[in-house]
Amino acid sequence: MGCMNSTPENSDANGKIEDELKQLDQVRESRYKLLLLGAGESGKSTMLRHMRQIHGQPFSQEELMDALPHIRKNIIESMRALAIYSEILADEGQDTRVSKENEELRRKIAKINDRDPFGSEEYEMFQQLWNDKGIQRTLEFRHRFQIIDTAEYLFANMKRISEIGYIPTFEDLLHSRKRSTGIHDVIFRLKGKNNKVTEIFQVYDVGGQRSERKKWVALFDNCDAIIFVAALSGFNQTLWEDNRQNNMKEALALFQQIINMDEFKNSHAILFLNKNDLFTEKIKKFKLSDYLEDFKGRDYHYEDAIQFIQQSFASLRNDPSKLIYGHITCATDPKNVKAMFDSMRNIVVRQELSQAGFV
Ligand SMILES: Nc1nc2c(ncn2[C@@H]2O[C@H](COP(=O)(O)OP(=O)(O)O)[C@@H](O)[C@H]2O)c(=O)[nH]1
Ligand SMILES: [Mg+2]
Repeated sequence: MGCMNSTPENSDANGKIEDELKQLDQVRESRYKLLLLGAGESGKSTMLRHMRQIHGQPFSQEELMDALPHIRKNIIESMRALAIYSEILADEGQDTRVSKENEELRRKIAKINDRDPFGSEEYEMFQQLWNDKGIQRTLEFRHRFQIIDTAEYLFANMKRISEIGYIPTFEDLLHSRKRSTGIHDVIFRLKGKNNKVTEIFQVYDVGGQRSERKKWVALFDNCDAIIFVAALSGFNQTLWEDNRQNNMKEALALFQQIINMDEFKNSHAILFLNKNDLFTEKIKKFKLSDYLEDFKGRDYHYEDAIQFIQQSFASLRNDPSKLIYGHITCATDPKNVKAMFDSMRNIVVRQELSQAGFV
């Protein structure tokens, strides 16, 4: 600056350029890399989609349309699982058999292909079976087989979803399930007071199933934070890819590997214990001690269970001085996602300030 022969206009322009450069410099300083990690079905992709919808670029109609085949497939898979397990459980002596009038329909749906269309005819059949008490009782045993956690939402909306010209809403997208493969990232450009970008967050989402985990290593360098997501409601479920392994035990074992990695020595560790909505209902009906043998607290007791689960995760770090920021979350609840995003931002930015000697 200070160019002697500059006219007022171009001195203004210089000022502007300098401002922009300064801003760019700041942005460069405030770029953060965050990794979402955790077992399959814990809610990583749902969290990231929801954060994107609220704080980033909302989903376009085209992107919502991409979810359509998955949403319909989710409904078919769920109803088929209920049709199959209603009989298996009934043969074990449970009160899950469908009425005589619905038996033929049940058999038909038990054999349906998940690539079949889902239109008005299928909707009528599914609705009739869904109304059967035996099917509703089968759903109470959902921890015994694989069925999407949001099946009730999808069944409640299946008429609309079956219609010609149906366009998925963002809410539908949130309640759908598409197994993630590979690595996806979302960039958040966060603005400060004067509407200028002050921070850039790049958040990576990965596939959580065992076969996907070898791809994670490529992302491990220079992470500002790792966000580990575990499903609280998984305590009485088994894995999609291995029905002998308890879902929460898998999450604990995976967390132990991740939290003690040299690559993450200087990264912040955030633990999102997710699906609290499902957990709150589940813990009233199932004994935690039946699944996590070391639990000595009161069964059917929410606080005792949460405290035990949090401690189980925290006790896995080799370095007890490593801070783990824990949150109880529900990735389908917008208020909760806002709070999650804010706390994530605080944790990561505070770290940056403390390194620069500000706090
Ligand atoms: N009820 C409920 N469902 C959730 C929650 N988080 C995710 N889901 C559902 O759980 C399923 C798996 O979530 P997803 O984000 O694909 O898991 P990922 O494999 O970790 O990416 C989807 O059907 C989501 O709609 C939650 O907090 N509550
Ligand atoms: Mg995913």
